Amino acid sequence: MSIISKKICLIGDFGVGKTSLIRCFVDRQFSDQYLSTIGVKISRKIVEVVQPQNQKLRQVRLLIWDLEGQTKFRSLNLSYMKGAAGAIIVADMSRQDTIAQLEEHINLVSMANPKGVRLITAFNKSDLLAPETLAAYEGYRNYSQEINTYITSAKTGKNVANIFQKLVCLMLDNS
Ligand code: G3D
Ligand code: MG
Repeated sequence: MSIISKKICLIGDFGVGKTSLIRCFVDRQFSDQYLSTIGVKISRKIVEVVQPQNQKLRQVRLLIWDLEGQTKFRSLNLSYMKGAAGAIIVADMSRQDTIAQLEEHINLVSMANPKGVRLITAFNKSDLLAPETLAAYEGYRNYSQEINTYITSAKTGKNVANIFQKLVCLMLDNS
């Protein structure tokens, strides 16, 4: 079975949990990480999914890009996102301003990949909300008509594997 590689990016405001989500997903399996001088860390993980079109098992090598720290440079952000087949756009559920920023991140990654990029939004840190508050947040599952949205927690692991799995399925459907 041939393995295909796909670049994906984690995108979102500083502190929303991008690095934590990657750690939670990757650390359970062998991963080798590479930190470049501009502060991009690339983690690798092989994911197995059932291909939606023909129900066949498919292996995908994910190259998961994570930008260290915070950058205000739009050009650096654009070059970081270029060539991504998919992206997970992350917000912190306990910080409304990070949710308001989602659209800008979506526009930027779409601009960097004019031929198309598959997207997932993650409302992270759900463990910080009381159950009744979380229930009131359910509407965010329908954040967008076009984009699959998940409520996640890098702390408890809630939906962490699911966002990566779903993104892989979306990317395969595209190719
Ligand atoms: P970033 O990579 O998006 O900048 P980080 O964010 O992954 O570095 O996370 C920022 C802080 O939020 C970290 O705390 C991290 O532990 C915490 N965090 C990330 N995800 C979650 C989550 O789902 N739930 C909770 N409760 N905390 C989370 P510190 O204290 O190390 O700065
Ligand atoms: Mg980080």
